[in-house]
Amino acid sequence: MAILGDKEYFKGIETIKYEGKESDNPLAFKYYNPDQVVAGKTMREHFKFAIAYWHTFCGQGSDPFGPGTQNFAWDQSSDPIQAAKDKADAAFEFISKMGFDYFCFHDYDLVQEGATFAESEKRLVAITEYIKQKKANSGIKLLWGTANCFSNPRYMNGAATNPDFNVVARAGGQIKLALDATIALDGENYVFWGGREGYMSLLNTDMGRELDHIGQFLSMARDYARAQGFKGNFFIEPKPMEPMKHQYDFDAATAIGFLHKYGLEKDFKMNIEVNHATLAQHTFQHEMQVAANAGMLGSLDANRGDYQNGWDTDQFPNNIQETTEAMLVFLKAGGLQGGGINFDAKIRRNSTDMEDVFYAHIGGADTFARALLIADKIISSSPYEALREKRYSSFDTGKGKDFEAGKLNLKDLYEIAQDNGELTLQSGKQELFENIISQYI
Ligand code: XLS
Ligand code: NI
Ligand code: NI
Repeated sequence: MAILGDKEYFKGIETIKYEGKESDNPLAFKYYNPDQVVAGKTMREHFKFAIAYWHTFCGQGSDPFGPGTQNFAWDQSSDPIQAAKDKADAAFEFISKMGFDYFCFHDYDLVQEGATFAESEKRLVAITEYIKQKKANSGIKLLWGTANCFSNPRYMNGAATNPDFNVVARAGGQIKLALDATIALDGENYVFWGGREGYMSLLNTDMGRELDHIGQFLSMARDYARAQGFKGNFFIEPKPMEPMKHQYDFDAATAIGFLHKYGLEKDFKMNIEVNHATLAQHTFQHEMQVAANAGMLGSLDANRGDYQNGWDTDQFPNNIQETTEAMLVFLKAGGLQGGGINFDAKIRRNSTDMEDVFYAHIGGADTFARALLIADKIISSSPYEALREKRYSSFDTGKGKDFEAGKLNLKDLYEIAQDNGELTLQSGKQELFENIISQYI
């Protein structure tokens, strides 16, 4: 195969195919059929599935109690550029074997950060050139790029919100290079996840000043990218906490308010991550709906949390109920604006066989595909939509319609209330709605 380097990393595994739900082949899709049309688009177009470079090709499974358990065949060279090229070969082999079209990266997922800023720049430029070739040969595309401004100790007090201007400037320099790499690779979007943008203690933090700084900073990043001809979307990826006690992009509602305050609402949308939603005490579908209401449902980071754990466990999606409810929001919103579905998920530390990462992505894609099929049926052939509309039917005619049109004032409401007398209760019918979802699953 032309897209492979001289080594084959995932030996014995062929391109994953759709075989349907009767198939017993663990290395086949049961529901994700890329060319199947659902609600007017192919599954491939709906989802734009992407591989997260960091979890799949960098993360070796370490946790706070022990080192990594994965021994990556592409991570053997002591020359950082060679190691980065080997990793890119493995990544492109994997993505093409999965039959996916996209990947996402942080700058220093692509290549190890150098000892100096200048050395890091040199490395990034070199690996970008190499990946450009791999992209051209394979047709695989970049869904989004981003910068890791949270791992290096220099960012321990934040990047764009750091109280030290020189750290802010360093983050700016790094993000310029990450934008350059994203643009060079025809990235369709660019993500900001504010991992250390927040605080550990409000006692030593001037929150208002830090927020002004990051507002300023994001405007500068946008202006720079636009001046370089970048036409894609910028996404904010909300997360309430972890690593910081409190993060400024707490949830979609908070991030959307922030974007409006700093005049960024035309260029930025949301990248909603399942496990971040649950950490904010919301459901995934709630966060998607908040973004959709603002016209900002840009992209999704697919994973799932653990209901018994309070951190970002980043497990692969397998929750049909949750994903079906999310796909209802997705279809009603007309899909994603510019983004796709990035598997920001990792296999467990004790999943150490080469094929485990294939099972993980197959399961994730099948979960979304199956949920999409169910949600489409619920919308097109169950009483779900009609029932929901009926709850609001008093706004479709008469005074209710006048209210929506802004034709009434508070005194009008007072008079209507007087005329109406006591009201009859209108059931919310939650159990019936829940039963419809279960029936179609
Ligand atoms: C961490 C985030 C991160 C972003 C990209 O929790 O999910 O992986 O997606 O920086
Ligand atoms: Ni994420
Ligand atoms: Ni996350």
